[in-house]
Amino acid sequence: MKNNKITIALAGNPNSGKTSIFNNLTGANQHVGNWPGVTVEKKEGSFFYEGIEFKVIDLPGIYSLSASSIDEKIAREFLIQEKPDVVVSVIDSSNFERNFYLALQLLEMGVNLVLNLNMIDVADKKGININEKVLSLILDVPVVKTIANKNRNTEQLKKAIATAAKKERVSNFEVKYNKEIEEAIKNIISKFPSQNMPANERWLAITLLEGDQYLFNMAKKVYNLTDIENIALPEVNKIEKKYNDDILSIIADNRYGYIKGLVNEILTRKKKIGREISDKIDSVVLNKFLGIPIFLFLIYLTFQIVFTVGSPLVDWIGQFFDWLGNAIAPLLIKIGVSSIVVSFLKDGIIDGVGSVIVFLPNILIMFLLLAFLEDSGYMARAAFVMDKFMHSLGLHGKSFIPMILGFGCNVPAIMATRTLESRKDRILTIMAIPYMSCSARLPIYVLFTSIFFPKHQGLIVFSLYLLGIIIAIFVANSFKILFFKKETAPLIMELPPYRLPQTKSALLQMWLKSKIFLYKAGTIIFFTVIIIWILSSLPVGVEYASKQSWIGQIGTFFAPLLKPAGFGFWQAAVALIFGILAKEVVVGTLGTLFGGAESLSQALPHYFTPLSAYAFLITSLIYVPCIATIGVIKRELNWKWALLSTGTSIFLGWFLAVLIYQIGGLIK
Ligand code: BGO
Repeated sequence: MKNNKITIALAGNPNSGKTSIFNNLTGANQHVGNWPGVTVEKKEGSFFYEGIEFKVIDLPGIYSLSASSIDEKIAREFLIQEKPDVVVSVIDSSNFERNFYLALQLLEMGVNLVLNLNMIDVADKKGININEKVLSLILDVPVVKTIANKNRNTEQLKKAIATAAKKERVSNFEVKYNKEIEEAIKNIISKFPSQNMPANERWLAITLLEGDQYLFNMAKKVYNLTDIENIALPEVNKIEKKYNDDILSIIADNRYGYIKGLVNEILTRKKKIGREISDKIDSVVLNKFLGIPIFLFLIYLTFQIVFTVGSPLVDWIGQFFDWLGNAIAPLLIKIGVSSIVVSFLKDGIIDGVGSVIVFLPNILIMFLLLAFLEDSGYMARAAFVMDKFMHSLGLHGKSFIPMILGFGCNVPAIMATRTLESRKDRILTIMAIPYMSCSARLPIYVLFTSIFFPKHQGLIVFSLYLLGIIIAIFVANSFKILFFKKETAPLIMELPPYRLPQTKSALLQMWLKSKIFLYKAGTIIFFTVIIIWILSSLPVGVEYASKQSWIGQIGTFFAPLLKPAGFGFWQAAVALIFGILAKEVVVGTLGTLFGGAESLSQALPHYFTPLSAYAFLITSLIYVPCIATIGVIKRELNWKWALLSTGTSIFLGWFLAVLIYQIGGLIK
C-alpha cells in the first residue's frame, strides 16, 4: 500500500474481458497514458470500497509472462518493480485451459492473486461448469465469477479484492515439475546467498532456467549473483539433452500437465448435442480449399458494395462542389473581391479539398463493412486461413492480422505489430504493411476507375487490393531471404467466437475512423493544396497551373522519369510527389490543377489511356503510403528500415507501373 492507496493490476489474455472488468471497476474514473519508454497504451483508474481508494492498472493483454513480446515485458516488469498489492487475473472461462496458463505463472511468481472467472455466460452456453469453491481451495486464492459485459458480480469482485488486499499471507502455490527440473531448481537455489534474497526463490530459479535475460540482469545487480549464468546454463543443457527439446517447451509442457490435472478436478462439460454453429461455420470458412477463395470473395464483395452504394452519393457531392465553385466565383467578383482571392477560394480550396471530400461516402461504407467483418469474428479467421500460406513462405501467420488492419490505415497497423513476439517477424511485417491498400488510396481508385473503368470499378479496385497483398508478402519474403534465415514458429492463435456484429459498435468504429479522413482533409490536405495553389500561381503574371508556373517547372523536371510508365506529364509527377505527404493529396493536387471533381472527369482522359491510368493506380498503390507511415516505421524500428522501406516502395511503384504499361502496350 502506497500513500493509503491500494494498487491493483488487471492481467489477462486479449479478449478475456479485461477492458470490460476495468470499466466496471473504475466507471468514468480513468485516464489513459503511455507505459514509460514505449508507446503502448497504459490505462489507469480508481474506485473506492469501504472508504479506501483502490488504484487500478490495466496491464496489456498477454498470453504468458515469458517476456518475448513488448506487451509481456511491460506486464512483467510492472509486476516485479511496482509490486501491486493485488493482481486480478481475468480469465475467459469458456477457454479455461488456455487462459489459466497466465494465472498459473502469476501464482508461481507469488503475487497476491484474485482469480476472476469471467464470461461465465459463454462457458454456460458451451456446457462448461467450473466449481469455483474447489478451485479456490486448491489454489488457495479467492475466485469470483463475473459476466463483465453485463456488469454482473462487480461488487463481489471488489469485495474479494478488498479482502485480499488485507491478507498477510499469499498462496504458496507450486507446480511440481519433472524430476530433472526439480533437481535443477534445487541446485540453483542452493547457490543463492542465504541473505537478501526475494521471498519467492523458487520462482526466481524457474525464470532463470527459462533463460530470462531481465531476470539474469536483476539477479546480478540486485542479488549480487555475478556467476548466475554459469550456474543456470549447465542445468538447462542437461535437461534439454535428456528430453531432446528446448527448455521453454519442456517447462510449458509441465505447466500444461498441471492445468490438465486441475481441469479434471474442477471443470465439467455437458455432452454437446450436435456441433455448435460456430464450429459449423468454421468447417466451411476455414476449409483447406474454400478458406482463401471465401476470404477473397468477401473482400471483393466489400468493394462491390463500396462502389454500388457509394458512387451515386459521390456524384452528388461532386456536383455540389462544382456548383459551389461556379456559383461563388462570379458572385465574389461581382462584389469586388480581387481575382487572386477568388482563385484561391475556387481553384485552391473548393476544387482541391472538395475533390478529396467527395469520396467520404466510399470511405464511410468501407469502414462500416470492415468493422462488421472484424466484429463478427471473421477477420481472425482470415488470418488463420492465410497462416498456412504465409507459413509456406516462412512468414508468421499472426503477421496477417496487423496486415489486415492496414486496409484501414497503415500507421496503427504498424503499431499493432507489437503483438508479434520475435523482432524478425515484427520487422518483416512492418516492411509488408505499407503495401496493404489503406483507405487514403481509395479516393484515387474511385476517381480513376469511375472515369476509365466505369463498368468494372469493383473488379479493378479488387485487383489493386489483391496486388497490394501479393507485393506485401513478396517484399516480406524477399527481406526474409536477404536478412533473416531462421524458421518461424507455428501460429498459436485463438479464434474468437462468432458474434452478431452490433450496428452501434460498427457505426462508432466507422465514425471514429472516418473522422481521421475528415481531419486530414481539414489539415494536411488543406495546407498542401494551399502550397500547390501558391506554386501554381507563381511567378506573378504566369497563367494559373500552367507549365511555366513554379509547380509546372517542378513537375516538368521529374516527368521524364514517369514517361515509360505512360504518364510522363508534369501534373502526374506533381500529384505523386505531393502524395507522399498523404495519399488523398494525389486527388487534391489533380483537383487544384484541373479544376474540381467534375472537371477532372473531362480533363483526365486527355492525359491518360485506360492502360496508363491502371499503371498510375499501381504506382499510387505501391509507393510510400504517407509521411506518417515513414515516421512510425522509424519510431518502431529505426531510420535504416524507414529509408529502406521508402526506397523499396518508390522503386517497386515505378518499376511495376512501367512493366504493366510496356507489356500492356505489346498486347494491344
Ligand atoms: C465486444 N460475457 C460475454 N458474453 N461477453 C463478454 C464478457 C462476458 O462476461 N466480458 C466481456 N465480454 P474486452 P479485452 C463485442 O466488444 O473487455 C465481451 O480484450 C463487439 N465489439 O463486450 O474488450 C466484451 O480487454 C461486437 O465484446 O476484452 C467484448 O480482454 C460484438 O467480450 C469482448 C459483440 O472484451 C472482449 C461483442 C465490437
